[in-house]
Amino acid sequence: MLLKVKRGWELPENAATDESVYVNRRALMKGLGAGVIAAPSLLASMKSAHSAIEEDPTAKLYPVDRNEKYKGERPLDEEEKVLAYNNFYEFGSHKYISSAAQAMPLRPWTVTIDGLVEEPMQIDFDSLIGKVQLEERVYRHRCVERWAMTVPWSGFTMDQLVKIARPKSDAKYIMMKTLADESSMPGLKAGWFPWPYTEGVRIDEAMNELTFLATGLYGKPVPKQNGAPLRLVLPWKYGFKSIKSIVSFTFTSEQPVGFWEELQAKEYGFWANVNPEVSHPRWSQAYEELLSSRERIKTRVYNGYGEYVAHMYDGMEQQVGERLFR
Ligand SMILES: Nc1nc2c(c(=O)[nH]1)N[C@H]1C(S)=C(S)[C@@H](COP(=O)(O)O)O[C@H]1N2
Ligand SMILES: [Mo]
Repeated sequence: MLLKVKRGWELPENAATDESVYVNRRALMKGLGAGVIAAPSLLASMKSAHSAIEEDPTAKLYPVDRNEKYKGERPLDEEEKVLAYNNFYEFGSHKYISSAAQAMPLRPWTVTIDGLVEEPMQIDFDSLIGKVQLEERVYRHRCVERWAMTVPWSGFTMDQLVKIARPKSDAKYIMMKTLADESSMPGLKAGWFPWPYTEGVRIDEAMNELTFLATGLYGKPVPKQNGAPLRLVLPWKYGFKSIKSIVSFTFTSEQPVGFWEELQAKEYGFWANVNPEVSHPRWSQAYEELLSSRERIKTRVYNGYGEYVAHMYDGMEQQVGERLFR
């Protein structure tokens, strides 16, 4: 038992950074690039991902108009790579979970909004999506493990959800949870992880114009492996903050503790703003590698989104020290 606990601490987001995994991904990409059928099961899973998309009742909503204000500044990543290289520990602690994720049931999908709100509610995802304004935005994504991508998300700004929720004045944070479905998520058997996956934002972060709840990707509903049907996107923070397959939003007065923070607070803090100058305890964050081109480029503070978000953290450096950015 002790051994398992120890192993759990070693695995998260860090084993995944090991060169072995990187090498595997390279081998896979090379195979795909050369048109070699390197991973038949993977190709099969991508086909089933597409048939799942066809049955989705929201599929007719896409594509939605792109908001040209938010440009990725980099070439878009290739869709098949974004759909085949994922982080979703509920389906396994490696990157090739797209096939396993197809087992996740998406309907009915009930979203709970509770805690410090005027009226707690449960709302069906298909009716929630009818209450918001959808648009497409191209955002950069930077994983704490140093891989990065640029993708077109469809979805809505999180301030629209906050307005639907009607928070009370003492609500300061929002805690979100991912579905925890034991019958479709083999990762939940790894009992040393603090399931369900949880993440949180401060309310001003939720209201920031960049903060996006994605319902679509590449002009179609979000594939299961990327966090269907509803997934947070915080482009200035490390990827682990962008919680997938959300089932609840709880408004609280206290700062929530996220899944990775609970496992290893020193490595995965609450704020997790991208910062090339603050190393992860076990690796530098100065550079990142683009998923499709494999180009190695310099990481920018706030992942280059400082003009939108830096003001939210004014004065906080003193308060929380360097961990602000971890
Ligand atoms: N529920 C849940 N959400 C999650 C994760 C996870 O394991 N479970 N991984 C996070 C991490 S570390 C990253 S980098 C992104 C990856 O998103 P993608 O697979 O769509 O690229 O999802 C984030 N959201
Ligand atoms: Mo990540």
